[in-house]
Amino acid sequence: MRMTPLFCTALLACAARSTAGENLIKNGSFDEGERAAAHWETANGLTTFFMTEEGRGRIVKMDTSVDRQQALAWHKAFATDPTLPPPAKVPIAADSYGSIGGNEGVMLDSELIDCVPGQDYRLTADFKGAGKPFVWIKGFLWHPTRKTWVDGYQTRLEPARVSPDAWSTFSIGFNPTVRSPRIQKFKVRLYAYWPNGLYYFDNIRVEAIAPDEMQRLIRLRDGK
Ligand SMILES: [Ca+2]
Repeated sequence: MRMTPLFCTALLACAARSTAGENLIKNGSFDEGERAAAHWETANGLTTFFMTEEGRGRIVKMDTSVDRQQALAWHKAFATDPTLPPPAKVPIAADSYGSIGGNEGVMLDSELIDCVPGQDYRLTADFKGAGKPFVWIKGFLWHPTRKTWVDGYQTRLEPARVSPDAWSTFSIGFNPTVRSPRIQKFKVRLYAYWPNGLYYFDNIRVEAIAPDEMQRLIRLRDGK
């Protein structure tokens, strides 16, 4: 078919509507930043890692098969001095409930971004791993007397099924201010827990979406 200029313009307009909008999460690909992914919490080298994979650049890896006491102690030490070299993993049984995965789980957070009142959003993530992860949206409101951000909203992307070695892409729609109108900021929290094993994340996106796309995502989430 010979494409007329008018047809091309119409095609582009449709493509623009159905493809991704601006990613509101800074550096959702993790590729920016020299030694660590800019605009994300720093990986600690024991339970959270930045690594590269061919064709994807930098990705996040989580290991939940770390002894719980070791993981908690390292979390505290790393928070105090992030230049400390990560410890070698203390061996544990593969199915041990004494792991960090069997208890608190492992997490890595994005920066906070502004929440627009009434706005529908789409969260998208690429994932592969030992089990189902949660990709949380955590919403915050300003506490005027405590002068700090406090939790006020959460929802999560929870893939129906995952593969340990093949990447899949998952999305949900969300709107923090529908039930929590005072929410002013939110962030993404990558989270892995059980079973003990390796979990991988890439291409975290949050986009503003139109109400019809929100309705489509709600139907998908409800399995309709
Ligand atoms: Ca990447």
